[in-house]
Amino acid sequence: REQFPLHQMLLQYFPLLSPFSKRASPRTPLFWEFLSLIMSNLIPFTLHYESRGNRSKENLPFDQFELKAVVEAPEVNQAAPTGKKTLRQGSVVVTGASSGLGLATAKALAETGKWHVIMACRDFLKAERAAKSAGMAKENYTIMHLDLASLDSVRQFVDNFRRSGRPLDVLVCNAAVYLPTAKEPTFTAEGFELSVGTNHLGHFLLSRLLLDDLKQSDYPSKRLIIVGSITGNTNTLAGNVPPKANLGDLRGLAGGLNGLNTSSMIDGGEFDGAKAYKDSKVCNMLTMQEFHRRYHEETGITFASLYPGCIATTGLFREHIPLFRLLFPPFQKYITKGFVSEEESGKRLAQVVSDPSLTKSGVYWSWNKDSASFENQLSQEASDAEKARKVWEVSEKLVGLA
Ligand code: LMG
Ligand code: NDP
Ligand code: PMR
Repeated sequence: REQFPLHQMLLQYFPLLSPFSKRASPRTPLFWEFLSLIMSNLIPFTLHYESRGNRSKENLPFDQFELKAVVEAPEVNQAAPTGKKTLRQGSVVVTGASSGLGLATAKALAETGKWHVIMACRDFLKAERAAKSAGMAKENYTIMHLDLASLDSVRQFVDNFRRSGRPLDVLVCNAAVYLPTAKEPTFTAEGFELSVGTNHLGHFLLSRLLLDDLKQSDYPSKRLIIVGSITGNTNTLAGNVPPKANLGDLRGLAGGLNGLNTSSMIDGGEFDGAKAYKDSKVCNMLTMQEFHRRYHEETGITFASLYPGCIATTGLFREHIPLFRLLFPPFQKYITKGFVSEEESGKRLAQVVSDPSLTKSGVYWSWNKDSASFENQLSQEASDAEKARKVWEVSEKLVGLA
């Protein structure tokens, strides 16, 4: 597994392609999506050589977009703009704003002049340098220390934030770690496996504590946003690249993910860093929906999640092998065409923070090829209300809220 064996990868998908397969019907939506991915890369390539005299793109009989439309057909579902004018600058907390998506979002929001961004980061100096080199004006941001891998740090951050006297209008849970090459688990200060501990449990405590502050805000549109991902959703091709997300019966989570008397994985299985990350993203998307069910009506807060696109150049892949870091961006750009720049992804998340048309709660936003937002479908597991409630209740115990 650690060597990324090619034969293992191919075996995974050959059954899908074989007409004699008993394992998977060749007519599943995934089969068509996989086929369309291959065809969309082969057809333009072939046509290019068959029609050298006529290079006009319009003459191609079909392209990837048409093929994709057959399998995806996303439902565009946008709420009507509220048209409310904001009187004061909004105040938004963004976790992990020292690089990648978080930094690009902070920059996009600060540039409008309508937002003051509280950059909640574990490395103060790195965040300061990042904000400066992004050209953010001093009056539009504040850096505050937050290490999500320590629940004490989360509580301290909340205290410090309250002491600053700023209102909380929007909270963005963005920070994450991805440890695909780790052979053994590592742990947070409280002894939770690091990826789920940081990406899910740290944010779970943070957002539960800050819910009161959001409630108190008088801002016209208050929002709590938790960044999700396509790779946690097994209703997509990307979500079927092994290892797949699966929370099982939550026995590992219930035991505290400590790797001692219990597994370090939510489902109780062997440690796998890539799976732990995808599991943590499922928890993020379930938590957003559980928040929506419990608090939207009562508080009017908008709860949302999103897949910002594949930002293949960020620090998220810092632990991956160099060959992966080299091939991943061109693979996403030219083969899957799911690539987005950090700047574009930042604009997308900034939309979810402040666009008056994205006020619908309980939604998982995605963007199509023309960068238009649409309400996307989550996988069965990532939209399982019963599982969401269990994740909520178990997490509550682990972070000391119940
Ligand atoms: C998991 O394996 C481990 O199981 C897990 O434990 C953990 O370690 C995790 O990431 C960490 O990895 C991942 C494994 C699963 O993927 C790999 O082994 C790494 C592959 C590297 C992926 C990036 C490059 C992909 C190369 C394909 C195309 C080459 C192009 C190079 C790019 C340059 C472009 C100019 O992966 C899988 O299981 C996937 C199985 C699918 C295999 C089938 C491959 C199909 C590729 C789809 C593209 C179709 C287009 C083909 C047409 C091309 C024509 C030009
Ligand atoms: P980056 O690694 O660039 O950014 C992650 C941020 O999280 C960094 O600022 C990092 O801080 C911070 N962070 C990590 N651990 C902690 C911690 N313990 N306490 C506080 N902050 C921490 O990755 P991305 O920008 O790509 O990821 C941002 C979000 O986007 C994640 O939620 C990820 O799951 C999601 N996402 C990313 C995709 C992609 O293709 N890149 C696709 C789909 C979703 P530091 O700078 O100090 O390391
Ligand atoms: Mg994936 C078909 C579209 C597609 C998309 C949108 C992504 C997004 N990926 C796609 C397809 C494939 N990927 C295919 C066909 C393969 C096999 C070659 C593949 C492989 C792959 C690997 C090994 N992809 C990956 C990895 C990672 O290590 C990344 C990961 O899983 O991180 C958890 C990853 C990703 N692919 C994506 C996205 C968005 C990621 C990473 C980021 C994330 O989910 O946060």
